[in-house]
Amino acid sequence: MSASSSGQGGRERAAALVGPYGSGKSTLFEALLAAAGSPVKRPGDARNRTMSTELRLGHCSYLGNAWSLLDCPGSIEFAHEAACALGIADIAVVVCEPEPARALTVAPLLRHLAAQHIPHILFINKVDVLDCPVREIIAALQAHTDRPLVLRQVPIREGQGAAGYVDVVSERAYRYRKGQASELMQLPSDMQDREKQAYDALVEVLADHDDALLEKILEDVKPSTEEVYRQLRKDLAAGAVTEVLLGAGEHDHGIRRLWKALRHDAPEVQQTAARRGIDGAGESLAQVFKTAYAGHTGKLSYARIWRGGLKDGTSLAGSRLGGIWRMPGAEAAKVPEAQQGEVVALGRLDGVGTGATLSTGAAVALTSPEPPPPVYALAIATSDRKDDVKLSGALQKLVEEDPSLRIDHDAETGETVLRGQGEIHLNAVIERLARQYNMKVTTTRPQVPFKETIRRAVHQHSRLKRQTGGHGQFADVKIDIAPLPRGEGFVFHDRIVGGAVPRQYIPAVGEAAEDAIRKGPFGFPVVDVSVTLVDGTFHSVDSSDMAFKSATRMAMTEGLAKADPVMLEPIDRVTVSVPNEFTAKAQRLLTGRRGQILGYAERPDRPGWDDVEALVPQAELHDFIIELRSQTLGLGSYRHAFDHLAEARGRIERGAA
Ligand SMILES: Nc1nc2c(ncn2[C@@H]2O[C@H](COP(=O)(O)OP(=O)(O)OP(=O)(O)O)[C@@H](O)[C@H]2O)c(=O)[nH]1
Ligand SMILES: [Mg+2]
Repeated sequence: MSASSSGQGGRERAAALVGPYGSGKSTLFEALLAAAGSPVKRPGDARNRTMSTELRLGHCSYLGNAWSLLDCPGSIEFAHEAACALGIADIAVVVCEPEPARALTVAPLLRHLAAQHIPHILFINKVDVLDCPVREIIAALQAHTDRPLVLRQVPIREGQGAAGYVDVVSERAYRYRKGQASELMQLPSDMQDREKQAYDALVEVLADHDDALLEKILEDVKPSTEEVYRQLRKDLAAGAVTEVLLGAGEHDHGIRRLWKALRHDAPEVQQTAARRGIDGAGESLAQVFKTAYAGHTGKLSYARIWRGGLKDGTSLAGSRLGGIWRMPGAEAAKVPEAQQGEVVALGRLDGVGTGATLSTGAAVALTSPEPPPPVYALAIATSDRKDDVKLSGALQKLVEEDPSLRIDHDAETGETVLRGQGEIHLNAVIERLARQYNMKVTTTRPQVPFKETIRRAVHQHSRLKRQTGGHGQFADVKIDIAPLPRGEGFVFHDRIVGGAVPRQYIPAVGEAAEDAIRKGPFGFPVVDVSVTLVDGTFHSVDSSDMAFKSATRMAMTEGLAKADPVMLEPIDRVTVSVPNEFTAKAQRLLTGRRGQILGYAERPDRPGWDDVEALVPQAELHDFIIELRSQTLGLGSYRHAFDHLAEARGRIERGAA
């Protein structure tokens, strides 16, 4: 048995609190820290709680073991932040709602944890309002994971919710007490059967992975509690079972029980490092999982130390370490050095991004989660042009902090476009701009890059003749403007024979024609046209490049207007991913947005999920993710890529508005 699980000492371990939004992670984080004697501020009133938009870090010690706790945001819009934190955690606590109907919202997380081999415990929270048998919740959750779920506690019901619990392995009953450890009580006689059932179920699962245990069951010999605990720990680390605990963070119920499970079952940093493919021996090694710019400290790189230790001032990845901070309470404190296992904030590591590995020796490449593609965009602008440089500096830092955010400068529309994971995500970014950088920006729906084309060939004759003062200006052009097949762009030909337009002026005609298609009769770029200079006349003194350009511009403006112009709108190929119970709904949403459904199929990598493919006008996609999520318990997502331009026969007004 390792040092920490037998009691004192051991390296610091890291536990990440994850789960769907609003399941009570932040409340639980505060309750865990308070029970460990390192309280952070808790909102006086539960209703004052706001959605977490950022990872929160806390350090504490429980019964002699050092811990880092990571309170991850639950919203899908901040999922990348949570994924990065999970990448450095020894164990995850999946905080769930006590409702079978919400089990589906935990499914993507369970899949991620299994795929990444991250040991985890499920914590069914809010048992103060539990109003169905726990086995129904377990059954609903079990549908989303291959690992057997084993219940460690059976609730003792009194009126609404749970008043206490029976610990399944020790077979002891406890009564919850607010803000205190639960109190031992007599096992209620009507609970004995239920307890035995849970015990048998647990041992049966464990026996699947241990022959000695299996033999005992077959011979009807009761294994010792020590034996059961040992097997549980082993199976959890191996990913063979997932234990399920109960509690209510808001009322400090089940907090110490959870602490004990963490203390007993969470792997040591050495084991986690090995799981991540890191050699046990070698130079100091750390991995960055979050980057933040804080006012007075400058850039901070939050990192877990996988191997060795770090001293302030050490040279890492070519930069000198400019400070090590820890979070012993609500405030950050500077420390001279940090040890293996610890989660620290490292100062001033220029050029080091989230996911980077830092080593005092040879660099080691470790995997880090890929940021999800953006699904929502807003165009932003400063109210004062002279703030533009400041804005781009601030945005650069925000993107460095948050790889799931992107900034695009659209050359065609001239807009600065923020792209991210949803409305709440981008609003959080804009709020940060105001709070941290004192930058007020206005936001608008990004313009759709509409185009135009023509449907009819025309011949156009234009003549420029001007007599002003000295010598005048003269040019005469005859051009053919004709539609080209979609995607051909712009071509210019010249068919001048016999020097009707001298050679030297012809490039000017081509340039002016190309210039003119930047803005067609409807004000958008014109695509898929050919312009042919067929004839013209010139004047030996008054003709010039300038004159031929002016004449061509006139010819193009008049010609394009007569050539049956039409607007073209960009159509994207969209792939929507949803649990298959929402497939029909997703299809309706797409057709409601002028989408043309191409088909759907089950995702090979996600049993129970479908991909629906469709062609959808870009103009309809702006707030698509908001509606999709609201109709799919927040689970639906989509990818999109430009596919083609299509004629927009008067139906785009809604989108173009
Ligand atoms: N009844 C009950 N409500 C709780 C409990 N714990 C948290 N809540 C409530 O659940 C809501 C969300 O709590 P948070 O702790 O902010 O949840 P969270 O999981 O951190 O939310 P996000 O970080 O935004 O995903 C709040 O209204 C809490 O008061 C609990 O034990 N029992
Ligand atoms: Mg939270």
